[in-house]
Amino acid sequence: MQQYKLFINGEWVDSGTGETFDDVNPATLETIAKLQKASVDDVSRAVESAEGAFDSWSGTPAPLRGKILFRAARMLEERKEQLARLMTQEMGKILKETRGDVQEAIDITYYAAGEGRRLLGETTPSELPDKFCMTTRRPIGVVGLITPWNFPIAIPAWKIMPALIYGNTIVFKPASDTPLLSIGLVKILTEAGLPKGVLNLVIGEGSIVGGAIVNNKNIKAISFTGSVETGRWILSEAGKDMKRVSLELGGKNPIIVMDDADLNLAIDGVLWGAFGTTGQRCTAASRVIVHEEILPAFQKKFIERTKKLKLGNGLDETTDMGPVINNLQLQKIAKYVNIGKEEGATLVLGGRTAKPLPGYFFEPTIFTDVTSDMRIAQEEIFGPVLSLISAVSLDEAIDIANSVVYGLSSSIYTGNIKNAFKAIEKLDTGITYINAPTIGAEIHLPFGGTKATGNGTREAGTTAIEEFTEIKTVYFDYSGRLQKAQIDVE
Ligand code: UN1
Repeated sequence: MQQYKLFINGEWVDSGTGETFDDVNPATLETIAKLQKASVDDVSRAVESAEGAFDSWSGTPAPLRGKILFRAARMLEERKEQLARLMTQEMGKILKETRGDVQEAIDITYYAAGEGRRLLGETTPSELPDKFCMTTRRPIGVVGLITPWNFPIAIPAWKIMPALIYGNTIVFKPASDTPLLSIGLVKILTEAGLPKGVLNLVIGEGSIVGGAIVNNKNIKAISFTGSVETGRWILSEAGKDMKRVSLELGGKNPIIVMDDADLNLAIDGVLWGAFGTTGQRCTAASRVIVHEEILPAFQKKFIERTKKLKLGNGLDETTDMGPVINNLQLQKIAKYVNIGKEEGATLVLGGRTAKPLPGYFFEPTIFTDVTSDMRIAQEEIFGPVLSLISAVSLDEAIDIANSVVYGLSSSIYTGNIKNAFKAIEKLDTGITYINAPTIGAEIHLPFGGTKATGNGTREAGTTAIEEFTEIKTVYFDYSGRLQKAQIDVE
């Protein structure tokens, strides 16, 4: 059995305690690797190493940092298939999707590499003569990155690549369910020429390793994707040290299907949005709000299509839906199905675990007669469970869509431009799709949400610079005399 280590100060090392844990394939329940479990001391060593590397890395011209990222992007491309297959074995989603996950990492790596020759500041006139005003961007310092298992390489890359191009050094903790892709990514960056200490990898329990990262005073910023509960804890802890925090938390993403929608297009979209990645995306569609006029037709066709989905091993190209990540998630999904039944919703499809293989499979599940106050319509389930909700008008559909604590992604299917623009204006989410499902964000646009989905930040694309830089405002007075702003101005 292959054993993997932590990566600190440019070396693969055992953890301080020597403890290990198993990495299990959720489809077959085979153990695929053993990993070292980091301790609080390992995190301290990783932070010291990142601090040691900071001066040199932040002093390296950004275009040269970009060169390393360009090399890494090309290596990711070369290893795309191999990484995708490993990802399917480690987290279960089907090959088509794991290839997409690696592609998302490739895209952000190229994008961030190019940013090395932008990194734009602003210039603006001064109110005084012979004085020049501008802003420049500086790195924050050592940043702590904590990532989830559902996008095992895309989300780490969304955080690592911008953090690197802007000159920060990193302590990175991936989810314990999917460490192998993070190891693959760290290896690529190292081979591409990333100097030692710039990127440190600590793998282990969230409460211990994640906690030690959040509480380390020398870490200046935290970027976290995961649960609301953990996000709230991070925000309050990090607040004590004035750390910058960016959070990408849950979603309860709605798709509105209007009576003027292309029904077949909507059905394709809802199927992909709800059951792609076995429903385990922050952006997954878990509520479909259908105009009452077309609800019967939608429901009938949608159930027929869902019945055809094939569960199995994601490595088999004919599989539509893989397992869920672990037993805990499986139990959580089953619990929510019971809650839905007790609340009076009608279970029209699925609702049970399945055994195409020994792993953690759950049938694609559809509830109807769901009202928006039910827990299954309010709480994030993170599995293949979809609630169908009826609405009499667009206004009512929007009210239902906005009635949850989350605000990540939303979507509307309509043939009417007025409806589309009203939805863009009124849906209280960070992302809105028109005639496309709630999933499928592209890396060069801001990603994130409103309300309990985060703390107002957006990652990736044009907004990553806000996550990983400090602004320096510069006033350059070349008049050779004392000029007083606000006072020497007539
Ligand atoms: C997530 O679910 O945490 O838009 C990220 C999407 C993907 C990213 C999802 N590109 O669904």
